[in-house]
Amino acid sequence: MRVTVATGNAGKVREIEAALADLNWDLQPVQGVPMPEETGATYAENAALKACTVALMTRTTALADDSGIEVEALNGEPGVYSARFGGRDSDLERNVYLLEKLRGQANRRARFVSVLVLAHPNGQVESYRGELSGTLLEGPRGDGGFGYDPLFVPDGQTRTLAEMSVAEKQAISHRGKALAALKAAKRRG
Ligand code: ITT
Repeated sequence: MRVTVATGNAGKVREIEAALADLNWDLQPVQGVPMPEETGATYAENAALKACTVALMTRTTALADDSGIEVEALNGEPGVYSARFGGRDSDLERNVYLLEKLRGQANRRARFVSVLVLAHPNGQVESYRGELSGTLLEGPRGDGGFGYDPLFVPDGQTRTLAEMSVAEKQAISHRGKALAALKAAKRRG
């Protein structure tokens, strides 16, 4: 099956391609389709918006991920706004901004959420979700992964997500869990 990967985030592409390699899908990058504005209030709405737009424009099945980090001490912020937290333009600037917001804060609990939507050209839509809880450090560690990975130590681990290989992150992460649920559903037929 030909599937357009409806994301402009290279980190997500790496993880999606690695997880789905054994499904033997023909994964294509999204090209020439402007991604819609993420106007939804939830990950599920935004993922559906991205996947359905790309499915319509390309007439292929499209896979989108909407995700974010929810910080307990910030009442769940930035959540669906994680990619534009504080109006900052880069992962590095957003990490610095998050660390500033949490300076002196003892509660470092946070969780990642990922919702994947697979949208078919006939209008059928499938949705899969995964979560990962952990704590935020007071400074970055590691240079793998993307986004908030250098600040985040998953529960039961000592390394940040940025200190893990793609496979190690995938085995425990929010996106890894959502991708595993998608694969299990496909294997069931
Ligand atoms: P697309 O919409 O094109 O897929 P995006 O990066 O804008 O790319 P989102 O709107 O879903 O995607 O924003 C998700 C943000 O949440 C992402 O930019 C990171 O800042 C953060 N994030 C999500 N998953 C993450 C992960 O596994 N590790 C670190 N940060 C993550």
